Amino acid sequence: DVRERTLIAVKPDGVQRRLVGRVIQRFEQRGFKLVGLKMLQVSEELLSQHYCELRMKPFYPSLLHYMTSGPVVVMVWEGHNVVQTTRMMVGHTNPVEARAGTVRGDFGIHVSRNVVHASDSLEGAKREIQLWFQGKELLNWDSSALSVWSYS
Ligand code: YYY
Ligand code: MG
Repeated sequence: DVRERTLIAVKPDGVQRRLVGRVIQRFEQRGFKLVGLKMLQVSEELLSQHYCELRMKPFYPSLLHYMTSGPVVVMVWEGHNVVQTTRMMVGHTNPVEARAGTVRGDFGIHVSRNVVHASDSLEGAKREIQLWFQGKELLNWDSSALSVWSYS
């Protein structure tokens, strides 16, 4: 499905380390389509919903503290197999195990500062996109490069 969508976020450490542009560039270069983008200081309320499956984990309190420590840049990307492909491009949760060439493999320092979030399944992506974005914040667009001969 070419209309498949996923949620990607540059976490506070990624924003603070000026990595937003390089993260975006990777998904653009791969041919995915950016259909939503915003920067925000996340509330604990939103994060507790976002990470609801992790609430019993020992690292959960520090995860919430870190994710609310500064602004994040959150995006929706669209394309064929975008969920699986972007997960692969983001790399293993723990940077020590992430391959070079992945975002976490190239920029990650520690599992608790791993630069980016990416939805891990179709259902997860749907849930997260609804949580982070209002419908009107997501834009449909097509490339005018394909209709260059009809420029007026
Ligand atoms: O989807 P992904 O981000 O790769 O990992 P999750 O298992 O969903 O965990 C979410 C988030 O929690 C992870 O990106 C960093 C943090 N975390 C941690 O701080 N320490 C761990 N041992 C595991 C995860
Ligand atoms: Mg996850």
